[in-house]
Amino acid sequence: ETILRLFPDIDTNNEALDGHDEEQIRLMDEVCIVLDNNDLPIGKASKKICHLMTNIEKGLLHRAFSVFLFNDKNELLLQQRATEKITFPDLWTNTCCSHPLGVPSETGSNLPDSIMGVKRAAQRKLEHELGIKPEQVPIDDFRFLTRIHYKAPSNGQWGEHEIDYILFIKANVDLDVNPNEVRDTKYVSPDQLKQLFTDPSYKFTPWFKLICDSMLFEWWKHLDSGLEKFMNEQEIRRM
Ligand code: DMA
Ligand code: MN
Repeated sequence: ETILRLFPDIDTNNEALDGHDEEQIRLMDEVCIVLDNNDLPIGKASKKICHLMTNIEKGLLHRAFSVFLFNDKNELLLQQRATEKITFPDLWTNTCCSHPLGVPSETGSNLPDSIMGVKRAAQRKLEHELGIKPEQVPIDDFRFLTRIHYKAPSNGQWGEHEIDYILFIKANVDLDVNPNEVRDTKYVSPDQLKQLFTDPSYKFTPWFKLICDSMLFEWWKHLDSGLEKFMNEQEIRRM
């Protein structure tokens, strides 16, 4: 209701979902946290409303997170998104991405409360997408780096406009992949990832490319020592 006051001509386009996977359509009813430009929650709206380009073009912005999970060899776990995904299907990306839900345990209006909310959401989605048990990714092992504000069109009427919390975690995990979410997975070293960028058969998500082109390799170098100086950045990086 707040959202309709703030965005009175919001688009709830129902045909947009026609022909898509039933489970992914159901997930479009999840409730995302709508933000002002400074990451303050100003309301809630469905995942569907938040990802329609018509609404994004009116300024609708929501909260998200991106997990980068590394094993004990410091290899990064990548995933290829399932063909069933409504946004950015089949693209390769970081370990796990999603949205904290508009519920008290995952919201938090400001740093650092909002960081606790996204860590809980990250633990929930690592299990949902990749079958990783929460015990293997304890909340306190996630390290918050920074927030990235970006906008990117997907296909047709869909896209992203988010403030994305970047989380690192080092953990050896057992995978039990959910095929409705994830088509493939792969661990890579920094050199192997750079090699994949030159391979035309690998296509990547826009947010993953932005993070790789800016800070990822520098952060990765400091995974075992000196990451602290990159952590808990207060400023939002606008990309
Ligand atoms: C959304 O990811 C979050 C980012 C950072 C793009 P997603 O489309 O994978 O979300 P979900 O898994 O909830 O569909
Ligand atoms: Mn999103």
